[in-house]
Amino acid sequence: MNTSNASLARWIDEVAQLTKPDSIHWCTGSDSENEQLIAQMLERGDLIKLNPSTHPNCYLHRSHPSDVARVEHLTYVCTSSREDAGPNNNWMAPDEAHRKIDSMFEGAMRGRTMYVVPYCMGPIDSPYSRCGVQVTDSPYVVINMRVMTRMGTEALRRIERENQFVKGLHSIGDLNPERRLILHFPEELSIKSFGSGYGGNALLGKKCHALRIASWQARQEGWLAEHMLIMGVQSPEGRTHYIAAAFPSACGKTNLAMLVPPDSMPGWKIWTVGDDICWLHVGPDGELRAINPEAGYFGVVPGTNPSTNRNAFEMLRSDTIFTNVALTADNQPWWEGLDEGTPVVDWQGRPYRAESGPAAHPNSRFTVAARRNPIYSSLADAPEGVPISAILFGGRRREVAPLVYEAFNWQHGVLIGAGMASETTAAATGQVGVVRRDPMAMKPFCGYNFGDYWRHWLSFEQRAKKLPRIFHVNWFRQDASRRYLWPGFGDNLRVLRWICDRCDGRVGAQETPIGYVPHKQDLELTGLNLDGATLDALLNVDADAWRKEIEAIGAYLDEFKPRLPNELQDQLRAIAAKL
Ligand code: SAT
Ligand code: MN
Repeated sequence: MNTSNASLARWIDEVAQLTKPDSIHWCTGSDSENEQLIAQMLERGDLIKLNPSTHPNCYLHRSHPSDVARVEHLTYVCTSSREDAGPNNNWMAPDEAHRKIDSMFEGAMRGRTMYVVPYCMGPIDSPYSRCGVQVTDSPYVVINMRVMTRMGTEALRRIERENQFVKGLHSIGDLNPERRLILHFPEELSIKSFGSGYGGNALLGKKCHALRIASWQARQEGWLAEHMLIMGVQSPEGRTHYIAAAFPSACGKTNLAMLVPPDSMPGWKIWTVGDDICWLHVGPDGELRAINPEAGYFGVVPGTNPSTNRNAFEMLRSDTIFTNVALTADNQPWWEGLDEGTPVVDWQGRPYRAESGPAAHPNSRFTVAARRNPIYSSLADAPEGVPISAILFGGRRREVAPLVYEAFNWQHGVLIGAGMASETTAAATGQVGVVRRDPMAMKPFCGYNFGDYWRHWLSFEQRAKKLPRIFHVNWFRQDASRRYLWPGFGDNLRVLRWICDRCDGRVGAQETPIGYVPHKQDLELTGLNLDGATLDALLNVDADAWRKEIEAIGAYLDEFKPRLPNELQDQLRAIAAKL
């Protein structure tokens, strides 16, 4: 065995007996190991080398066409009590769950190599970081985990020191959707995932560990594991506010975290700490501090171009693993939203025909090291994390939600998060574009009962000396003809500026029944072609629509009784009364 940790050695032994691999490889995370894995995948056709002069060190992987997104209907939280998983999760009894999935794992790695992947979520020397070991038979997963986490020998040493780690067992099986399950055992700090090689289902450090298992651990230990980007917003005077923002999958977290300021706002700078996951702890000074548990980005490709996100566009020109994009005749990656190049091969490897749908899969992804980001924050690896001034909640809402509003206080802010809704996207299988409740953007990721989760959020009023202000934003308002009212992308900095001004106590606001909305004159709109009527529509709080919204939120929250905290109902009643 390649470890001095007895419980890890024993577990690897058990897993090998169950899955019967031909060989076992303990990953060190070294460059040469990575190169060997890539060479072997190229040879088997699991990877395609992209044009080395335009895209040095870039590769394309095509996943099975039935395996292109998270599968929420096959994802379970397996706690001893069903109530602990809550109405927000699929639930299976742990015994039954183990039995079911172990029968799939039986002999599943015959003829394959079993990779043992030790990883650390968060800076390797941070007290807030947590480790895990993923066992997998997919070299694609290994090379992705190497980018997305601190993977290899250093992580193994930390595991041996701490003697605590999350166990993640993964096999791609035969990729048969009928034999696919993603199971979480928070009480055992373990994950078992079978039958998918796709990101959120297979890179177990990400959603499975850093959100579902970590949220459970966080509740027990007094912190929060959230589906949030983390960014620094630096004003021309040099003051930086760190902001954490929760949006559902494929709603622009990566784009906001890597924002390029508009020309009309010279001197403003953005620094990315993280683009997807945020662990929040009360620091020694009583403030909320955030670390990004990840070391890379697994971002949505379509739509990325020099005008939507120049930083991301530049970042993807080298050292990137693309999944499910299309190819040009000279082997460059191609996706919808690029204004140059022509696709000749689609994401499934077929000759591209416009009538057979998009060339790149709508949920095609890039995997790239965070350090490749030109605006990577110098504090992104700081073990103590960054202090958070503001928390943003938001989603895709054609209607109802104004561009931005601020919560009256923490409890109201928790209600705003709990009542979040968004239109579904291609990041999960199922219908796209239907509005569903997605509290704190955690509907697919909270590893326990939302009622308990909101109570935990509320408890931070007692835990912290100083809490961030909470805001709701919506970049996706449309008019009756489905035209977006707000330009989004870089211009979102205009809203962030108002948020920073509020944090500094520099501007007032207009009080509405649902929260504080900006005075029009406090929004920096120079250089934007926004007429008065559009601005009015963006900031409008329509009482009729909101009465319906409040009713719908109330009905949704009722599903979590008896665990629903009274404070949320009180907050909701107060708003209803004002409306
Ligand atoms: O596939 S992931 O879950 O990692 C991406 C997402 O849906 O947020
Ligand atoms: Mn995400």
